[in-house]
Amino acid sequence: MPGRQLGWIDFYNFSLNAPLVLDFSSIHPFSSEIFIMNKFVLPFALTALALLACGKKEEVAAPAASAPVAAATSEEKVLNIYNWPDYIPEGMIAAFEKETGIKVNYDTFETNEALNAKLVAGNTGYDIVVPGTAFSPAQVEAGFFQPLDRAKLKNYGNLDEAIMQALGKADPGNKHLVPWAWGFTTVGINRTKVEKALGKMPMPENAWDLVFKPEYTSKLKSCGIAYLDSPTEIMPPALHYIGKDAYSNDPADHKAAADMLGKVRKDIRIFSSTMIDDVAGGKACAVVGWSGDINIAAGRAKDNGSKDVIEALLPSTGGMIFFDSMAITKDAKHPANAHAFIDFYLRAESGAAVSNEMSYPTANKAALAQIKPEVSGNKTIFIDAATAAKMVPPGKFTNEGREAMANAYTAFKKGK
Ligand code: N2P
Repeated sequence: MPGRQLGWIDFYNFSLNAPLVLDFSSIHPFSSEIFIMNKFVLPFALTALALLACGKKEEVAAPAASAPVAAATSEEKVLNIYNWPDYIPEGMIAAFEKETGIKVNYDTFETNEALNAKLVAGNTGYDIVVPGTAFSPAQVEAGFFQPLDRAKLKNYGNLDEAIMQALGKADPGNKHLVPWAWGFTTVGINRTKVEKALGKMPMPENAWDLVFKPEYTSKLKSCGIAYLDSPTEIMPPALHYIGKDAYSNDPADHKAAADMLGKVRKDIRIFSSTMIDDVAGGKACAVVGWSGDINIAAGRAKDNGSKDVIEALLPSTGGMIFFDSMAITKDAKHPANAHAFIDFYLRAESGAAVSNEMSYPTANKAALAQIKPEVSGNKTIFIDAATAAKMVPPGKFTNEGREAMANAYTAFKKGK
């Protein structure tokens, strides 16, 4: 939908001169936080409003210092969490268990589709789930989540107000969703291997060519191409690549995207949503993956003594922004414990740990001052203003659109 894309850019341009930006500078003139606020997060956050911006402004409390987790209730001391793999700092669950005496059962899912199937079936057994924006608006609307009790979330004010306003489009009034982290789906490469495989052929202007254009994939198949394994991860960038709305619900558009994908199908070696080790270990040299996971792979390769350069690229036509949020299921057995965990997660140090250790930007504004300079300065984690302007904002699918898209994806994957 051209209107949305235009809105994103217009809003961004507007935000560059917005008094709000200047206000932040004058409030925190000497803080390192302002560097991040002005240069990376704030422009992005304001930009994000454009997409999701048709909703009305919601009040979010001013940031407060981190508060201790509220005293638990008579609820049994158990909490069941369902989250993405490789998405939580080491030791965070243990620290929460130690402080509260609540035993956490932590399971993982690999795709939004898998989580959604569980939510649709009901009785998930999970108290907290972490859906992404491709599904969360529809899940909120379907009544899968219970409203948050803000009185139990003393650290709620640590959240970035601009991001919360943007998320308000997915979750009117911010009643159900609390941001876990955000990032973007993009092209990741092992530059060392890719340059070797391409030989004399120069790197393309648009990084998406590396994974969607036969001239490139036919060469890169020798060092391994991997795609995330999900319709809602692959079809939006494919739609965007062929010039359609990334969040189109039109089956004809899905068919066109699947036709394009069909031309490179034979060159794709791996379909996986847990590709960090494949990238770090040299099994895949060009991927459609998540920004943070590609950065984690880069760090892991280094730790393993590899000299290969692994990078998350910033395609000239933009990556696909996503927000993942915590929500408490409607039939959660441990809602008080769930609130206690969410409040623990909302502490500034928790948000900082997610960015520092998992390479995903946090929506926790109070955390920004604790983020390591090499993380805040990495433009593939905290994207800069120019990149933010190019990114494809999250969109909504209808159920019918999602189904048509899933069919197109399955046909492509089967090679039909
Ligand atoms: C998994 C990160 C999930 C990001 N490591 C996409 N929702």
